[in-house]
Amino acid sequence: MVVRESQRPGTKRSRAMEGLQRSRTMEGTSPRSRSEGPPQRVDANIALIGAEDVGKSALTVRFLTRRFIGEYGDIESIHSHCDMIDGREICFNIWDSVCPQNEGIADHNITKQLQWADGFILVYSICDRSSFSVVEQQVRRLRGQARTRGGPGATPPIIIVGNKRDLRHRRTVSSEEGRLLALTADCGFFEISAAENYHGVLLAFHGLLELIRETRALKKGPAGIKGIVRSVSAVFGRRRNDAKDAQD
Ligand SMILES: Nc1nc2c(ncn2[C@@H]2O[C@H](COP(=O)(O)OP(=O)(O)OP(=O)(O)O)[C@@H](O)[C@H]2O)c(=O)[nH]1
Ligand SMILES: [Mg+2]
Repeated sequence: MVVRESQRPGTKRSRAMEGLQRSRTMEGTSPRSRSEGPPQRVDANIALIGAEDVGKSALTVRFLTRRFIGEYGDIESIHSHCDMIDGREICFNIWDSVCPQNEGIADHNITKQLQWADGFILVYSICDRSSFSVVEQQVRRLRGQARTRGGPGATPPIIIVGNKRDLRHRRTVSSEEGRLLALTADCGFFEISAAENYHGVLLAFHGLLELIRETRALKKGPAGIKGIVRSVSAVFGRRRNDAKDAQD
């Protein structure tokens, strides 16, 4: 069971308990944008995963409310939040997960998250080395499962976040290690503090949104070209037939 929360600018926050659903609309774009044209609404499903107590909920709440409230409990939830970015309505659906108790559950969760998410934020705490190892495993798990399901390049974009930067005097994971992991695993990387400021959190979410949009554009690419070729052939085919009819 996952708590689902919706928040739109200018509306009251509603809260409902329901089972986990695939809330992504076709190709991440709502029916309104397909039928009515601009302004388009874009949906981005983002899953936050990582070890216990690394700040997944703190990052989510900071992004949604700009606030750091300190204690968050351990409820798994999906929050929806819409914003206008570059003249487009962007709806973030954020799955704030809890750390799985064992390997079997971890595998099962990743399968569900891969079905749902357009992108992942993998969080560790810079003062907790074991949480960094969890992120290393999660990258491997995500890449492995995605490859089995959809071939190479099938993993949604991933951003690795080293959180709790304000506690750098207690650091056990260097920035270089974080950056190197991201580089070798082809992920984005941010080292931030949910406690200290909003800006870094915003950059991480928006960085992932950019990657999601690039991935969608790439997926659309060949189909788009095929579509153009098809319509060009239709037009030229029709012209040839018209010319033939005229001669007959
Ligand atoms: N100093 C500091 N503390 C943080 C930061 N982010 C989160 N915390 C604290 O770390 C603890 C855990 O934060 P949560 O956001 O609940 O972590 P979580 O990953 O959601 O934990 P689970 O849901 O239990 O897996 C809380 O006491 C937070 O106040 C940060 O950037 N700096
Ligand atoms: Mg949490």
